[in-house]
Amino acid sequence: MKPKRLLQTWRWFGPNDPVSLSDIKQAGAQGIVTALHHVPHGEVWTKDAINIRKDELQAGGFEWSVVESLTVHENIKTRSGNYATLIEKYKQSLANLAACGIKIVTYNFMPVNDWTRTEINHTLPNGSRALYFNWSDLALFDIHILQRNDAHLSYSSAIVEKAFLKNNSYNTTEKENLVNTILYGIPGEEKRTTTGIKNELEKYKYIDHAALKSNLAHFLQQVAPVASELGMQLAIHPDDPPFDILGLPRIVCSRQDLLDIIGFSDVPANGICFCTGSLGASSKNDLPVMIQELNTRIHFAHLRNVARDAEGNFFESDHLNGNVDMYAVMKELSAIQQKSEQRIPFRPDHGHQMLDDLNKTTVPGYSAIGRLRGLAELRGLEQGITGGIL
Ligand code: DNO
Repeated sequence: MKPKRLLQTWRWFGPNDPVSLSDIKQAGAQGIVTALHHVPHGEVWTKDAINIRKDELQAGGFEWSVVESLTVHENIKTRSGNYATLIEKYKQSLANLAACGIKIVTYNFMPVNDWTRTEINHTLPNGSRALYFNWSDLALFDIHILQRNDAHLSYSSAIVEKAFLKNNSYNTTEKENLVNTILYGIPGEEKRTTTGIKNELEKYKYIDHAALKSNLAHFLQQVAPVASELGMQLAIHPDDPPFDILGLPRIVCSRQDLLDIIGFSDVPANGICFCTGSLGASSKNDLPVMIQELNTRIHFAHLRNVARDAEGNFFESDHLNGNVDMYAVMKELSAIQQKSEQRIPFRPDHGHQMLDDLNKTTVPGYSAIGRLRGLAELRGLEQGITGGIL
């Protein structure tokens, strides 16, 4: 029997993405991951707006395989203000997506900031560029720029000392770059500012891990049964990186977190976006074992690698080379795929800025050639594991 294969997808940020749908065709991707980035967080995604995007994709020869992300509004995460109305709107967006035939929806529950890095142009020995996360740079921002109360208590004394020295040695441009990188966010979505972040942090003053988890449980108990009824699959993205940052609780970081989450609403729709780069940034996570345990609750995968150092800093390494054993990850994912009727989508998550892309303006992590390389390697890895003709 012919082995079943994962669905090879590619993230596209919409018509303004410097990487076109025809580029993506040439890279060999089979489906698209995208979102309506122009719709403000919390607003309903109408069928009209969804269909416009769907048509754009169809014109390029693609289906809309996965939504990434249908963002969860901060008021839902903090369970404050109009959160109940926002949850109803979320359900409405799900229903509209399902009516348009789009069934897999990624989201995250990271408080205030989505993915966080301290450098987007980290030059590797071969001249390509990668995204990088460094604790003392984050501490510099937190303690000296944001000046969050008691921020120094969140770091070891060695990191506090390094941050102090860097604060004295970095020039204004270097500091501005650091702020812009930490607050980068998602292309086409609302830009954050240092003052904005300070106000947002205030809202989490009394929200600890347990409270945030209970807010997520409440959200899922409302939304997951609806998604199930609609025949949809939700996929929560892990916290990136999987640690508390800026004094905020982060609750999607570990094996136990993910098992707790799928238990919050025991319906098949309540699942995971298994992001190997996010989870792999913590040395405590044994990824292949986690994949076995989460099994068919893995609805989507982001395949990316990281290289960590002793201090916990990491850069995004080649897809097949780093702290994540990508062979073991692919083997486990492929085993789940053999049992599933539906193809499980994955995408090469991020890629190095390399070759011609070094001279282009690209979205950090989302230039074409690095991802093309990643996709090619991952597809070859999968074929090596399953055998058979593609
Ligand atoms: C970064 C991405 C994340 C991800 C969201 C999902 O490159 O992996 O921004 O899309 O967190 O909700």
